[in-house]
Amino acid sequence: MNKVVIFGVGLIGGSFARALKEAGAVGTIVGMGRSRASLQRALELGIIDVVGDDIATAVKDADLVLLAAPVAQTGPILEALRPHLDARIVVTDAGSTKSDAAAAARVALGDKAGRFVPGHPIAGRESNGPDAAIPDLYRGKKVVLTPLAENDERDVELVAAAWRACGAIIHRLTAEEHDKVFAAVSHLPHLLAYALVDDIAHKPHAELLFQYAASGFRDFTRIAGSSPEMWRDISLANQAALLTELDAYMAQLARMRAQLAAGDGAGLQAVYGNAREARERWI
Ligand code: TYR
Repeated sequence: MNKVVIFGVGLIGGSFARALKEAGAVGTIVGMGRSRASLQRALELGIIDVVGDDIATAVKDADLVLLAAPVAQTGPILEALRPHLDARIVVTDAGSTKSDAAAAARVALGDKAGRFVPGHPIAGRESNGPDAAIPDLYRGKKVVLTPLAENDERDVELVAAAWRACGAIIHRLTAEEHDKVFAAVSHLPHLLAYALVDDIAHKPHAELLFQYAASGFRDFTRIAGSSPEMWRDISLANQAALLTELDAYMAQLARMRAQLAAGDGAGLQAVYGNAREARERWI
């Protein structure tokens, strides 16, 4: 690829840029985004070659555009891109929710919706911003593509090839399948971690409590150290599937509360044992 444009040069967009550069898979990388300071920092770090000014110049002759901003911005960015998308430019994203991205593409791009190939790299960590970007973030990690019926297979292949150049392994799901799966294994766990850490932080003597945090609670605080704006957007974008998972989880908690109140050690041990077995089998 001669030219790649990245909206959002933080952990996800910046790591994509670094990986493509290291693989020799790209000529010029143009950074776009809301934060002038982040773009400047990405330039200093050599993550991007150019800070984009106006959108028309930025995307002119681009091969690929990656959206790596919080998911509520997908619609507005696609709308701004629409007049500048010629028949060649492929747009993809790295958002954690996919039904909303497909819907946003159809609204914002209309008859050009097929230019947008939705994607989701299953990689990341709790730190964000250009300083957190590393070239091997995607090595050996899955990237789930959820192509639209309108997509041209060659464009899907171009996006897949870009991620493979970063060391990733491509999977394909429908947007609906994707959003159900990730509500269960990613969005709910993040909501739970935020809930628990917030709850403990509001207790009297919170500081003392945090001082005694051993590894179990510490693992929850790592997840709760993720970007609040990013997780606000994900929660709302996948609201229906997340509510379903949350209801199931609350029923599980109610069952366990009853076991605890009744002193039902065998019941509790069965839940703990089943969970441990699942980890040993699948993780
Ligand atoms: N936050 C996750 C972690 O730290 C990484 C992650 C986040 C992966 C969002 C995917 C995703 O959509 O382990």
